[in-house]
Amino acid sequence: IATLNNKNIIVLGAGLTGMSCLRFLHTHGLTCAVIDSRNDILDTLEFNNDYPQCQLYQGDWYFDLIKQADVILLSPGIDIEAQGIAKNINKDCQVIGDIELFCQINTKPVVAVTGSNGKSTVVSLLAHVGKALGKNIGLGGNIGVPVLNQLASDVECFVLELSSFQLERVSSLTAKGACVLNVSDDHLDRHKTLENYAEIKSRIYNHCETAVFNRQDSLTQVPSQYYVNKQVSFGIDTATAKDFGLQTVNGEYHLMQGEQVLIPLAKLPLAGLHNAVNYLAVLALGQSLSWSITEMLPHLVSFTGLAHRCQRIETNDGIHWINDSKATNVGATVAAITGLAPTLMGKKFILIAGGEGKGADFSPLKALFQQHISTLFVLGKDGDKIAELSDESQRVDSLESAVEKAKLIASKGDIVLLSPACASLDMFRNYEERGQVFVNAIHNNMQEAS
Ligand code: UMA
Ligand code: ADP
Repeated sequence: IATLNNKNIIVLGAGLTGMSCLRFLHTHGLTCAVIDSRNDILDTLEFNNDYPQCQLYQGDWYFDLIKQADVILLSPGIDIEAQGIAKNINKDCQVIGDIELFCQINTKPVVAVTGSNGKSTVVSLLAHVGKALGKNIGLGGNIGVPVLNQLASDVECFVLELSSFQLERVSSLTAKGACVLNVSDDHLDRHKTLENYAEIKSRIYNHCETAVFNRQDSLTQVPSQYYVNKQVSFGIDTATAKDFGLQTVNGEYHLMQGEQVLIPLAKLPLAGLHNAVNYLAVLALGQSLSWSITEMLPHLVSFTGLAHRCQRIETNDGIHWINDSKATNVGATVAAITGLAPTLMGKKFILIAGGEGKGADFSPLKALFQQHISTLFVLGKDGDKIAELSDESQRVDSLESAVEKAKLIASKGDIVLLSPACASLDMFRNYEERGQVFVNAIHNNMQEAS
């Protein structure tokens, strides 16, 4: 690999990405130094044993070493400006991410998906459909499996979930199908403005064969300076020509391609109009790989969704407890409230929200709170900012306490939704832990009551 041969390589970050880069380099007989600013991320003895040619530095950024690097393999979670790294990088040094390295090596077709919300759902569903069609699919990226770990496997095509942090360091992507699902406030603590964040996401389209965009979200459009072969749009409105849409036929919503009726929405297991958007994007992306629409349709039905995304918790109290812990930004919570509100039928809608707000503007929630939310429990670092938007808010200091209080006021048919509109890191290890704490609290509460 020309980029790496005879170069002084530094891997920044010893998390999932850093370790995948290290293993990749090791397999190709290349050496590197790995730096992580946190203490004791890795066991030094074990590292030296497994990678005797490489060096591990922990607990600091070791700027003197960074200054000497020819190539930096950067983990997406590291903000090189905020960490003071940028000004210590040699001007001839290449700073790339694992995705860029993957793109430089990979020869198989790639479909790439980004967006503020729905990425994991769309890539998982697309991979599910592909597998059901008998294809060997390599699913990776921000979904939690570093792409370099997937390279060795015998895949026919890659389905990649890409974050803005990853796209910031990509220039060699040439996707068969590329999609920005939607753009709403997220990660503005790092990207500063929505325009900048949208611009970074749009880089996914550059040199792609088919750009798949959301015609109802102008921030997902393809910048005119990018070379793109073909464009296909989706949206939950009437579609023309070969675009994908949603339309009422015989009193029922149906997925459509142009004037062709595809499948009734009611037949599909993922609820809410935001998931209709996801289904349409999947069909457009599958088509960019030349998969047949009619062959894909039956496999949409057999995908039951991912945990922590508007997931119902089984209980015997008749209350609809819903875990949407993956709602780590305002857009996801807007989608959850909007999607669930039509099912209320005059019942109470209790929301639990709050956490690390990442500098987001919470105001899009205000009207929805007023219209739909009967009680709002807030917690975490930015809980108070959310509480200000509702007259019905109460501060709690733990999820357990929120569940206990919600249980006292909820009755059969009511909804209690955890959809934080915030990241979890101020109180939990990750969104999965937050969702699990919520589910455990519900079950513990159930046991105490019986
Ligand atoms: N580190 C420091 N100092 C810092 C920040 C990080 O030393 O200031 C070190 C940490 O100690 C850690 C390493 O860097 O050892 C972590 O690197 P990382 O945060 O880039 O995380 P990885 O484990 O490499 O996981 C990353 C993605 N994480 C982020 O972008 C924050 C994972 O997405 C992704 O699944 C994985 O690569 C594989 O591609 C997670 C995520 O939260 C799910 N993504 C964000 C999101 O979805 O909103 C963008
Ligand atoms: P991502 O990988 O982009 O974070 P997920 O599929 O994990 O997306 O879903 C994250 C959150 O966004 C969940 O709360 C989910 O209910 C919500 N969501 C899923 N699809 C959409 C969509 N198309 N628009 C808005 N919100 C969505």
